[in-house]
Amino acid sequence: MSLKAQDPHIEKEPAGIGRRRFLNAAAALGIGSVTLAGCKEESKPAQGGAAAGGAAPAHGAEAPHQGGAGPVHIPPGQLDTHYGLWSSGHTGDARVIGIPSGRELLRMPCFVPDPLTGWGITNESKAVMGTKPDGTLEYVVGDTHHMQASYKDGIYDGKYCWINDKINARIARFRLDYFVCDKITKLPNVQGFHGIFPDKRDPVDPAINYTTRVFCGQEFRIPMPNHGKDLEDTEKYGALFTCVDALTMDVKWQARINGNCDLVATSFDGKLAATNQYNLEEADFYAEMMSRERDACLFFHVARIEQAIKDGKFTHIGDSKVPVVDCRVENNKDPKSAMVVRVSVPKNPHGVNASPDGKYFVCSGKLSPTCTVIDLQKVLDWFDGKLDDPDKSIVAEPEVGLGPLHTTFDGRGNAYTTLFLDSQVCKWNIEKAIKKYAGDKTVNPIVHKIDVMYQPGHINATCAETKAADGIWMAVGNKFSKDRFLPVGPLHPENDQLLDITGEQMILAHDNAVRPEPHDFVILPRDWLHPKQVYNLDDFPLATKSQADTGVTRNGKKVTVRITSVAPAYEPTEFNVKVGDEVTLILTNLDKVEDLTHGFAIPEYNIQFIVNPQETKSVTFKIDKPGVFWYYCTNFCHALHLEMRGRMIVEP
Ligand code: RUQ
Ligand code: CUA
Ligand code: CA
Repeated sequence: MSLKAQDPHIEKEPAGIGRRRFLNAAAALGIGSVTLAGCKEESKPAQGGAAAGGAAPAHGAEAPHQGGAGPVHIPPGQLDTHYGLWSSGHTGDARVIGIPSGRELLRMPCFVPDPLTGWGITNESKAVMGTKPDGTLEYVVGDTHHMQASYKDGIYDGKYCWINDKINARIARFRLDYFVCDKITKLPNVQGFHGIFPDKRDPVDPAINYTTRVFCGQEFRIPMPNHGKDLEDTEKYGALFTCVDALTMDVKWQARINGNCDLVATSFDGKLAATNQYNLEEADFYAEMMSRERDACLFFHVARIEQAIKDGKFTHIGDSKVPVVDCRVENNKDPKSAMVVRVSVPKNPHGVNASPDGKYFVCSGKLSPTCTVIDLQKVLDWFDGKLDDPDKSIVAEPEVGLGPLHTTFDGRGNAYTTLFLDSQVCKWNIEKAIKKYAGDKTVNPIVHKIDVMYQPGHINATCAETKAADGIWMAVGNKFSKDRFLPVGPLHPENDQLLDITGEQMILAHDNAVRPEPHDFVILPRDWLHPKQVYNLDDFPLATKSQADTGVTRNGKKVTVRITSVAPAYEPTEFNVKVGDEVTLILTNLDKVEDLTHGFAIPEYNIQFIVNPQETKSVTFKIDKPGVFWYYCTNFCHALHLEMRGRMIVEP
């Protein structure tokens, strides 16, 4: 569809225009604030003139939040109590959100370029992202889904978080001291890389009580290997469950499975990892993917898989050097040696989540109105030969409502499941659900349901999948916002809502619009992170430590230009190069003061990036246009920021 050029001043008469005219007329008559909303404004008025004199809010009658979690509004001078680490979906990066305010504090680029920070432009970021032999980026798109943070002793240790790229099967790691991506790893032989989850301790070595692995699920089945020869041979299609070393970010091993993976969970004892499977049919088309009544949650016995690799029981796929173990169920029937076991769950389940008491995994039903609660000790009992049927590890299947997608927890025995089709969150009690499943018909596990706006997907409560789950705030990511915000054209923002879950009933506290389309997130108390706000010059091998060391060095056509920044000037303020040169420009910000970031841009050369205090970045580019090019500071740093510039003089 192409849009016809249109004079925006000429208004057509679409439905509703009559009402707008009426409202305008009403406002002109000075009765606007009552008539506009159709009722008296009931929300507590702000004291300033802006709110008192402005238009009434569209949802003027919304009840004020009064739960025990505290106020949502963070007045100037106060800080949010929690960090939210958010995945940005097909924007391809990650975000840091202040909770409870919902304010976006930072975008953390990883898979796609970002002109603010120079991600994808500087040599350092390109080395993390990966380049083709000609130096251009290997990928310029990304689709981030799942965000998880590193653990120690069952709670977040504030060191790292990870995020996946569904499109190109990459996993990125962020350092949480500087909030920057430091590694990206490509998973071999994987398409539709979806869920991730770090382990919470080692399955064998009790001294390793922190994250050393990240497990990764493959959603789309592809030929193994995918080299163009077995395009139609379904026997050759498969999916892999991948283990990445959390510290080196190398791929440790992969497990070939039946069906597919979707989301991933890990147990608190490190022994089990699991993925929900919606395509046991191994079908290519959705109608067929729904043909079975039950699919599965597939459990991996991590120690046995790693023992098999030590014993040399693995193969390779295509050119990949990664060891691949056979975790197809038909080859893992004997409980004593099996590396996997399948627990059957109803029709096309979605999220799998670990309860903070360490006892259960909960699969959300999606096409079944239920959640399935799986007792992890019983799964281990099956592996030990003490339980004859793995499905006996199912201890509850509460009916929660239509379209269950993801589940979170409050640390007080309750679970909260998003209902995509009902546009609700259902709070339910795990032990009551277990009692009911065991035959006690008198208990009702459903505690409360609340409307959210609209079609929720992801959900997470503060510290929910840690041993310190505290049940204070719960964020819900709504895929549709419809009428919640000012219209901004056909693309609606999405709606992150914050709920207070300190009481028996959930209370909807806050809406905030988000640019599409956020996915998964985790929320942790602010004192669990220890951000550094100034870099250390010594961490940068290329740093120019003094202004005296700046200037141009020439080696044939290869030219190195060393520049420093100290507000409000670069040193040097000009340099000469020639057409045909290959310039590597290294910029060190010698300013030590917190918040004193400088930018650096060169017209016509596609160069733009920032340097934070005591940071060094470099760019390499070919000189192909003669003339004078003013490089200048892009980040407002000083009263003389506009004067902060210099000349790149290019001789023909
Ligand atoms: S998974 S709703 Cu549910 Cu990637 Cu996002
Ligand atoms: Cu330096 Cu603006
Ligand atoms: Ca299915």
